[in-house]
Amino acid sequence: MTAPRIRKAAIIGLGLIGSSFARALREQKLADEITGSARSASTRALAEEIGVVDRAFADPVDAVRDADLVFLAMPVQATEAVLRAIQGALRPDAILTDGGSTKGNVVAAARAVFGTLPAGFVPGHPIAGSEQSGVLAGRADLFLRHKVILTPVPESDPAAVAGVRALWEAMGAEVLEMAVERHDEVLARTSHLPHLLAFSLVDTLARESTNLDIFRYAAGGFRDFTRIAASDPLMWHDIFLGNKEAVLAALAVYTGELDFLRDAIARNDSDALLGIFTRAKAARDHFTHMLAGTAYAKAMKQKNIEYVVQPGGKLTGTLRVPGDKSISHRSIMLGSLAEGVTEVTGFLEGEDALATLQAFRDMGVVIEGPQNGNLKIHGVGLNGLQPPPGAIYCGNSGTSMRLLSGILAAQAFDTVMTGDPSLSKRPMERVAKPLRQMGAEIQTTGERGTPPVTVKGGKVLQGIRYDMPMASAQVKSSILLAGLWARGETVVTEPAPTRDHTERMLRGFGYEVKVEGATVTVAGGGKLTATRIDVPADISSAAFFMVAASIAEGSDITLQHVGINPTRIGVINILRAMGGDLTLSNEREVGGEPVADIRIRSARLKGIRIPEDQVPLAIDEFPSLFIAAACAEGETVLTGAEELRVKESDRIQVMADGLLTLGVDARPTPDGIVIQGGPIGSGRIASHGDHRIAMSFAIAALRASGPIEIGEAATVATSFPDFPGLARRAGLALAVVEKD
Ligand code: SPQ
Repeated sequence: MTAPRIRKAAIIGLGLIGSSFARALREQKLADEITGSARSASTRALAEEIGVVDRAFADPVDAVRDADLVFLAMPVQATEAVLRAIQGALRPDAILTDGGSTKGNVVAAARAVFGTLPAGFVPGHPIAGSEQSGVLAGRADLFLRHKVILTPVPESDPAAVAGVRALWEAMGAEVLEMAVERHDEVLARTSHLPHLLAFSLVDTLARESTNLDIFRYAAGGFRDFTRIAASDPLMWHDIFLGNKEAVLAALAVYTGELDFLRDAIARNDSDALLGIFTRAKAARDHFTHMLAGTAYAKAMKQKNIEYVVQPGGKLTGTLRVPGDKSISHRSIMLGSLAEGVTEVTGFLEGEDALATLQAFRDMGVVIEGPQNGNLKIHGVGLNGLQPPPGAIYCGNSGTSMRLLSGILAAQAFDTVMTGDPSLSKRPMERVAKPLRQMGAEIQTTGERGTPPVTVKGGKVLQGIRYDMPMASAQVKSSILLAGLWARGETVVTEPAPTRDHTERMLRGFGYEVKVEGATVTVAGGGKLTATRIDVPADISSAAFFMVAASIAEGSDITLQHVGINPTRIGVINILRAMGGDLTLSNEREVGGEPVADIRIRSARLKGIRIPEDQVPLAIDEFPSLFIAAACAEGETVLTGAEELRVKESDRIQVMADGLLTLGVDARPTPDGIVIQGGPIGSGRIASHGDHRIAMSFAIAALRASGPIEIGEAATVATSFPDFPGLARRAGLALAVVEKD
């Protein structure tokens, strides 16, 4: 909706908020005439002199006469008196709104005056301000990119609400709606409590006899924490009295936490202190990223990032791709459930693994880091997890949700797991079904059994024998993890070998795991003992550079410390079968996982029929292997890979669509694809927010005839946070474009 045309706007109170509102109205040409009212004669004179208002009056009645918009911007305690005064002069169809920081008392004051509230009454609160006050402090851009919360009452006319919303939006604000009570609770915690603490700390220190010294030596911490103690005292006096109930409730919670912190210091309780500080740091970092709109979980994916990759280039040099995603997830899970402190190096700081990390922090586990891939996990033992404060958000990560399902099924408390739009479409019954057979109570959503997943706590699990209908490491791991708490033995048989990181890592934590052919057995009732984990570089991330170096003529690249677990090396086997030139050196074992350096030189690839036994061993690498197939001579045929259709996207269809866009003959089949190698054109690819699709088409540009643009590439941060940087260093001409 476009903002309503205001003939006359009246602003009561010409301080920071009122005068900024007037300036913004003027700058955006939203009102023909602006009147104002202020108690102080000098404010009125200044407001007229600098043109904030056309006319300023001492009596608000004179200001509001004939106005079609009235904005209350005086201290909230004055609301009732002002409304009583202007009641008779208000036009019946006027929009009446305000900028008060508390809403319950503003609405109560209006009810006391009007009885039934006028239809034009739309309470609001711009979350913008400054420690400066007064008419001169106002700025036309004060509300730009700030939030404004509207709290319509039942009597508010929807047209008036829409009009107020449109006005704020025209001033550049982002408008939200909330119930009055909710607004006051939220603000009590996020704004009023911090102001109270800042006022109180500064006052406490100022009254101490040594205050001069204290202020002389006060450093950045004091300055940062207490900046808001310079805010307008009268305004804050009114806010605390106006929002008394919610402020007292927030203060009660906070003083309880402060007492706990004091006691933790008194009893030298390092775990308690680290727990509070690491959780707080993570939350604050998350908030910083949200504000900057740059990274971390939800925030990153909401950004619209595109890749534009120029054609040509070759790859040279030595590089190490980030840590293995599957192993990183499992290091958090088992480290949290172990007894003692587990140290992890090489941890992947990608959004998927960070979602798992956050889940365990939410369940009370103290995790220090991550810092440059280093973590210290203070394990709580198999029975030490605490109920999370709300739903566990798994972001884009199937591994988090499916493996957590097994762990949560055995806990004493209820949980709900949610995910982003991509994860919300993925099947979860594949883990829910066997977990139910073990005695778990677990619910998926909708006919297709997708997230959210609800897990009821307090169930006793029983070991089962389970023949998996599909080759899935996530299903296997979920059942095995539940088996740690189950009575008796849990026996899982897989139709084809899948990644065995869970089994290897359980052993690393001292838990007995029997593997006989395709069957894995664990018995419940054991314990995990903390250990050290060195996460190898992720072969799934390395795969993009393996394919890239193979297809780009003149390339010679070495990838260091890559995990070459036999259940993951399908990409090496398939590329070699296509004629790829890959050599492994420096083979060694770190923490139960084999690693090697891999040198890749460009080669003339040829199309092949991919052996089905390689499919589970290369399951995540097919998007990049399809690019290799497009660059190969002849036909490549993939079968037995229907699982690709239920990944972050339908990877068969989405890759086929992208290849066709680039002029490559790619024919999807129900369980695979047929690709004829040939020239690659240029074009715009929809990645459907699938990280591996985005990275695959980025490397396709090495052989393209023109630039390739790839949409929705922000999710690359889920598995490979610095892909663009590393790709550029290796030789790709990749630019990241941020869209609004
Ligand atoms: O975690 P998520 O979203 O399922 O990630 C993917 C990926 O491409 O990064 C799958 F889309 O990897 C899975 C993999 O495909 C990770 C994984 C694991 O760590 O156990 C196992 C595989 O999934 P599945 O369904 O075959 O068990």
